Amino acid sequence: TLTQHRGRGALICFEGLDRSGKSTQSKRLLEYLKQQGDVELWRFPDRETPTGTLITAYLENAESLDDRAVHLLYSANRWEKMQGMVKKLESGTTILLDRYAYSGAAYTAAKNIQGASLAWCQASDAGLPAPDRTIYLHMSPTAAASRSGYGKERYENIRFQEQVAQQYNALAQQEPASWSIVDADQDVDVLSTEIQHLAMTVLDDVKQGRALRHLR
Ligand code: NYM
Ligand code: MG
Repeated sequence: TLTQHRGRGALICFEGLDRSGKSTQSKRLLEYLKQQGDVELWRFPDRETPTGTLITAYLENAESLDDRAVHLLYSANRWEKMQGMVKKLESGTTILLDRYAYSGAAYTAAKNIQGASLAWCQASDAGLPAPDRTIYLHMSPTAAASRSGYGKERYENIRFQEQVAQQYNALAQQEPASWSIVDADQDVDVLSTEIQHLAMTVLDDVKQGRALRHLR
């Protein structure tokens, strides 16, 4: 039978250092994709949930937590949204992610904690929906720092961001086919256009029947 079936939505993730422009670019892509169909922008950490409240207190230095404990909180913060995410995707809505599991792995691995290798850091997110594409906003830590400066949150310093960049690099090399590395230190409109083109190729792949995968 020829039943009209609306395919699943695409899962597109933005990653990059603090101040690399993820929020700006993900919002711009959201507006652009609204012309094509149903699309939502989700951001991690989701600061509204119970784990999100704890994470915010930690980031603002109001709370000190063990590094592994906070790592698992970030991961739990994603897991608590997982069923809703899968349902949305299955119903045909595209989801844009402003940070996701790759931030979790990169930021904790950047701490160089004995015993918390990159593989250890990735383990707690295994099984979550895998992005169809991860758009990495590449920018040097010095260039990012010179953009209207960092806030007062934990991690927002050049030294640490250099370590984060190294970990992102290792993650990109694990999945070269699903990572697109774009130059985030260029004109914001030019970059938006580049990202729009990229996103359209992803939406096409998904329309052709590309299956939703899971993080390993
Ligand atoms: N961060 C974010 C982590 O350390 N682990 C994670 O799993 C995620 C999703 O939170 N400096 C860090 C990176 C950021 C901080 O995010 C807050 P944002 O996008 O700057 O509000
Ligand atoms: Mg930040």
